[in-house]
Amino acid sequence: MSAKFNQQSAAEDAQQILRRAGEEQVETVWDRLEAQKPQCGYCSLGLSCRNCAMGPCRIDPFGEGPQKGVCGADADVIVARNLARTIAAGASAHSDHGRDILEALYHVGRGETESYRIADVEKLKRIAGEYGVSTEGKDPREIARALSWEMMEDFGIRKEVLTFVGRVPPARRELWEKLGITPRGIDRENVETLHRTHMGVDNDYVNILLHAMRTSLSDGWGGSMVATEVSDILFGTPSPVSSRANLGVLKADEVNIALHGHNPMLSDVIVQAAQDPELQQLAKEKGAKGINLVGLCCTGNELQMRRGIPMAGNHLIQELVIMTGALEAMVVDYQCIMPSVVNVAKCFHTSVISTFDKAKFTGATHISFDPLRGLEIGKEIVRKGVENYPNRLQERVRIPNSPTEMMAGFSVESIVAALGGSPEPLVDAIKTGKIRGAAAVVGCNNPKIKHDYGHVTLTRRLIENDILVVVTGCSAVANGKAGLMMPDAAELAGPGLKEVCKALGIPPVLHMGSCVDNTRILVLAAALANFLGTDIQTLPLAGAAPEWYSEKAVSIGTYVVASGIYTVLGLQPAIFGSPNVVNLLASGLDEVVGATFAVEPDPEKAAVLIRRHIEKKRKGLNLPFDEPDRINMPESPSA
Ligand code: NFS
Ligand code: SF4
Repeated sequence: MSAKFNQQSAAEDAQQILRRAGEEQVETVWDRLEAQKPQCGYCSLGLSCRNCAMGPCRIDPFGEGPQKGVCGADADVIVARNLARTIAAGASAHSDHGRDILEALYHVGRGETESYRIADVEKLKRIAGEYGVSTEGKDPREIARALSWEMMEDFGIRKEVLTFVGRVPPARRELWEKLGITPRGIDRENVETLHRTHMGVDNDYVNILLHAMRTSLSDGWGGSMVATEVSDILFGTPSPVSSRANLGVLKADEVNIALHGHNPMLSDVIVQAAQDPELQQLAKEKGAKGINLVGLCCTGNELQMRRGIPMAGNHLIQELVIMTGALEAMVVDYQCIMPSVVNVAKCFHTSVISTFDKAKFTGATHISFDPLRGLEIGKEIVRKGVENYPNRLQERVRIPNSPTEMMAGFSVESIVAALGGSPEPLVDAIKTGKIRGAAAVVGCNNPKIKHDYGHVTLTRRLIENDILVVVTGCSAVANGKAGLMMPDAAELAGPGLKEVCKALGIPPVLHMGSCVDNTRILVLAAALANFLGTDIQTLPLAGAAPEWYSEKAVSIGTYVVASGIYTVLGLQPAIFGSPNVVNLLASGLDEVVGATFAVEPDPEKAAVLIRRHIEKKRKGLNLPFDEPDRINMPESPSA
């Protein structure tokens, strides 16, 4: 196998298809990254601005050229404004997704759709309680209507604090209040970021960044949290389920349909539609044995968490899955869908079907999704896939390896249930030191980092060090494929974590869902802190996004840090043009919100940073600890 494929991806299924891409000269994301090199140095440092027509402007990082934009903005202001806009774009993406799901709940409440129902009445009532919506003597539909109406207020300007902030430990709420970063309306914080970053509004980099944190909190404790909680109400709260992952989940003798994107509203009705006897019969008539649905990216995670639907792959697999030659349809909703999938599909028989009017793709077939007619549209989409089966050239089919078994479905509710109903056993294991602490390894793939290598290497090192790992998004897929998400992977963990996992029958790496489900991690962290009567920042916890690429990931990283959790990024954000901004985020924030960012591309070294941080927090809590400074960096292989 050519060394090139080994450098591009650590995953065997990806390497096999990348070889085909090379042979048949199908362009991939890796080729386009090469073609873009060298990428713009000003933009990489965050030093370019095109916020107005007196520009575009750039600041010379070597101090020789201009140090101010035409308006007079310096490096600090330009970098901070750019970062704030990135965070607002990410927060808006999550929150608009949350709003779409919330509208579906509203339609259910009003009895306007038969495609959805209340799957978790108990959770509906619990959240209605948090919103002060009375449930006495009301049927679920009435509660859903009243609750969704109340939740819509979280998007507006009538509140001074988002309802889910009630879940945050009191000490942190006070801190946010003091800093003036308590999130109010979800849309409001995002719009205010766009306002403040307009030329001539907020010209103080610290002030800009504080509001950027507030904006990210409106995502974490707002838009994303609404998306997660309402999805649980409508589609069910996940519980442990076995599933499979990698490109081997495609079937040579069935109609394969991949569901790609983020919003489970459409994919959920497609799961129902694929079971329709008439469509099953049609598949047989077309010569297929059945209809095989597979997931990609976070829509895939949503389906895997709740229905055990097999996972074809994460972000960098989206082009490769088409190149198996075995995919009849790629159904996309929104976010993280490369426009290039339409071009790759032209080399094969795959039809790309776009579904949301806010996310059209030139060259794709558009079937407009409407939650009021969900199931009917789902059937139309599945029918398109089935009818495409005879166009498949079986001699072109190349489905790599066999799938890996993995478990999913670890919502906070199911983790607490696995612990016997209270976080106490987990807290005890942390207190004695059997488990040193917990880390969330989350986020995307990025072709600048060997595909899946960052996620899997970091996760392995952490569990070897007795650190429990929770995963979401593309990290969950990488680790599932690597075999780390089955109970027998406890053998790969350190002795303490291994013992705890075996006693509970759980894997050492827990799948907590899609990227909006990072809010499950916030809820778990807050529950642990509340249980101990402390603030999140004192706990031995950490976050990491070893292969991040998206604006959403920047918003997530920021709300995690603003919630008090140290976070290590595998790629540099575009801030290094301002030493002041870098210093604030990498150290100054510790005094502000009790947590900081670090950047470390080498996952071996990132694991050491996290272990040191966790021991430091253990020391702070008077728990048995290893001296953080004595935990050493591994030798760099080149040294
Ligand atoms: Ni998260 Fe999910 Fe993956 Fe990154 Fe994209 S799919 S929302 S953004 S790339 S983890
Ligand atoms: Fe240039 Fe200032 Fe306009 Fe940005 S806002 S493009 S720095 S003049």
